[in-house]
Amino acid sequence: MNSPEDEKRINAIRMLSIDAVQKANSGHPGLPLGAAAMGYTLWTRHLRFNAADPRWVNRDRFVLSAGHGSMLLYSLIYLTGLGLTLDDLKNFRQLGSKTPGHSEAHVTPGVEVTTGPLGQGFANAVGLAIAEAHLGATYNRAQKIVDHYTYCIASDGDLMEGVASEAASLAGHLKLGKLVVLYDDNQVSLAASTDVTFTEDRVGRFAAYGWHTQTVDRDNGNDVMEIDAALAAAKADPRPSFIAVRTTLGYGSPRANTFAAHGEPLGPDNVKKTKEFFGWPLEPDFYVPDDVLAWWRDAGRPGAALEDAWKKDYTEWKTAEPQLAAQFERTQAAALPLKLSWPSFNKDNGAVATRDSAGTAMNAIAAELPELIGGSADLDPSTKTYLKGFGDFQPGEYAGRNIHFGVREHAMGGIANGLTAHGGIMPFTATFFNFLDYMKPSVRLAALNKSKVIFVFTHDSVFLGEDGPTHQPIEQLATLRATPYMTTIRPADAVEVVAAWKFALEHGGPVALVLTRQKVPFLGEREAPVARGAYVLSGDAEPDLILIATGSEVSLALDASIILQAQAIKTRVVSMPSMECFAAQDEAYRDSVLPPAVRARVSIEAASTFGWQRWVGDRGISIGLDRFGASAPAAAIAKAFGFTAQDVAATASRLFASV
Ligand SMILES: Cc1ncc(C[n+]2csc(CCOP(=O)(O)OP(=O)(O)O)c2C)c(N)n1
Repeated sequence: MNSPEDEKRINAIRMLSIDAVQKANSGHPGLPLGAAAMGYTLWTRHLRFNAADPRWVNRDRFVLSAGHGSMLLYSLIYLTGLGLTLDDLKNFRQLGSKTPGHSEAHVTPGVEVTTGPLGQGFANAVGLAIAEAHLGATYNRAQKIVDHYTYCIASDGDLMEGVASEAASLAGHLKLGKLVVLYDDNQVSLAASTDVTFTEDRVGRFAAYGWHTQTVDRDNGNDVMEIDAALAAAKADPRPSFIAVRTTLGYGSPRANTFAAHGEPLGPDNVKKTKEFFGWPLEPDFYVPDDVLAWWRDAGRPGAALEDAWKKDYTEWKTAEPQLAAQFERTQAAALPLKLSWPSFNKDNGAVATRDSAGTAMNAIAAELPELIGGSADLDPSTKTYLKGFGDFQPGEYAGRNIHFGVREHAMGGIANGLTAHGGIMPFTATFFNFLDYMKPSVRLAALNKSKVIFVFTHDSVFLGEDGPTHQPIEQLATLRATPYMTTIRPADAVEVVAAWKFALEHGGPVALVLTRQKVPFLGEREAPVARGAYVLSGDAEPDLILIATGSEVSLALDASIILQAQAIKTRVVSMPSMECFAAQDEAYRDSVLPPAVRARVSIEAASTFGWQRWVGDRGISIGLDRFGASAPAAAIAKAFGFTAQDVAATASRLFASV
């Protein structure tokens, strides 16, 4: 039985949540009503944070994976004084408010990661826990500078999504003992009871992943003592912990335990009945008794003493380890080192696949950039992204910088978002470009949140050859280019690769590096202004025809231009490694690269032509692939699909003659 004081404090969460949903006339009251007691117990008895300094480096991290229950989180942030006001709650779901429908980290103080697409938050939490383990192993000495827990509340929907299974499997293998997941086991989802969808033994599933598991089921998951004891046991166990809390969706409302409680306002009548059930005053809305609010604000305060004690340790540590501390402070501030030893390439290197030159580039700077950690989805011999000499991130070897994500692209994306959200880490991921589709939801959230993640994608076109159309990307470039805030770079040779990596390090958001499997020629020593998106690579100062190409097709364009010049067509070749960067340039620069009055423009890219019309204009032509590829050697594919210099030149000169 909870004390009357506990009950009032829990009810403050519930009442704020249902009032906000009702005022917005939209939202999800069911989860906050059912999960308020676990939110209360976790935030007031376990979570270490300082309300006066929400960004304290060594705070515990909290993830509400079920982002639709955002009012639970907003109520907790308001009550503890972490950063929201009552007016913010009253503006729930309104334009420009700090309280969007699903929690967005870049909008709301106190929100660690952006959640809403189910399962993502779970993977983010695994990423946060990996970050903690890695930074702890790297920086802790006599003093523990990074030493905190990561907590997550996950719902049925979260656990139904495959991404959570992938992440949970990896977390179990990695023995991430400071990760604690509270499962809001209410057995009701959006459209039905889980009887019709989700009947496996969830606790058994997590036990099989190697997690420590517990079940909490007294009083509809509302028993503070029981939750408290489970959290204490979870923290004491060296494995990641899963606590199934048997709750009631919409607890205390007339819609309790029905899917109607999940995602629509209760309605004024039901709000009234719910307040009566909890013995809460019916008026005014958003009411929290002064003594209850004062208690909550104090609950958010012990963190100040925790942070003070940490600062004392930090000062001692900094004195003992000045170099390490300088590195820690630089990486926490997301500043780059003053010097990075980029490799240089010249014609003696011959033809090099861009996956290889990229692997060389990232390895060349790895020692100077300790914050760069990541890995591939079981593909690093192919993606060339292994950081040689920097160890594997494995149980008990958390200082390793190579994370073996296994064949789990989706979790890899979600984990990378968690790694970057932690701070102090610049994560990279790697897989075949075609498998972007397996991680797209996480890539999209990186973009939405402007999270700094470097996504390496290799095997970037049909020219990967014999593996065939199941592996050959077609629409992936268009997909990434259509994603706001995403920067996609497809470099043409080793020089552009180095410039692309530089851009990725300096850029404040996610970058996709799209790289070849096959060798590409060296296109000459030069300054390649990749950050400008496109530039004149060769050809006439006053051209009549412009060939615009990306990646492996740039050398093809150069070859075709020689044929065209021989036909007395004044031809320019433009390399366009990044459409997004080029679109961001001023008009004068864009016009200098692509003079508007030029007679004809042709784009060449072995991928969907979608999106190219902007650059070739109404009179232009796009040579691309608006079909799936084929299983064959690369040379045969080039011939069959018209990607030879002769074919390109013929198409271009036909166009030239017709305009
Ligand atoms: C990837 C994804 N698919 C679908 C949805 C839409 N959706 C939101 S909540 C939900 C299921 C709700 O069930 P549960 O996770 O148990 O949450 P509860 O009903 O307990 O609030 C669905 C399907 C979503 N947010 N994300």
